[in-house]
Amino acid sequence: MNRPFVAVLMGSDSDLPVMQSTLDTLSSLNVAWEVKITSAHRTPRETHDFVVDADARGCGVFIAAAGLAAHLAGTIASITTRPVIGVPLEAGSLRGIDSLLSTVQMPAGIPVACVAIGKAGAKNAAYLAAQIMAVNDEPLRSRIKAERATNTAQVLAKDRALQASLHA
Ligand code: RP5
Repeated sequence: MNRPFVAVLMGSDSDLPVMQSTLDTLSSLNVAWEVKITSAHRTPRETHDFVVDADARGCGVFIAAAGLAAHLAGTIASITTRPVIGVPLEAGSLRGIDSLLSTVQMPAGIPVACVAIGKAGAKNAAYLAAQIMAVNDEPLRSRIKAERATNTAQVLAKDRALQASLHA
């Protein structure tokens, strides 16, 4: 059996600059990943075939990022019963509100876990995927906890620096 992995799909190469942080965050947690540019409307057959194949090869979680009328996550969720996390991206005049609604408003029965628009969502998609993968992976759970402890220490250090500068 292959090592379980997270599949990160995005509708266009124009999504990659934001989604790079998803890949970087998964790598920092030592979570295996694959990435693919594929579109629900431009390459529907390839999207379908990739999802079926990735599911069979041990994909544990799908992350789908798209802008505008963002139906990629919903399309993937219709093909697989693996968890699907949708990242709505800002790609047009509605500044991501269009993709947020397209991603989050799934009809009952085919869920998509939708994160925030853009940069924060791209990072959180990776953390959420890792947390799902960690359900059966204690070492990964420990790495996620360690990462949170680092974040906590960084915030505390920033506050200490601020207080010191105010009272200097
Ligand atoms: C969506 O349309 C993509 O996910 C992208 O966010 C947006 C624009 O795509 P390009 O026209 O830049 O290829 O399908």
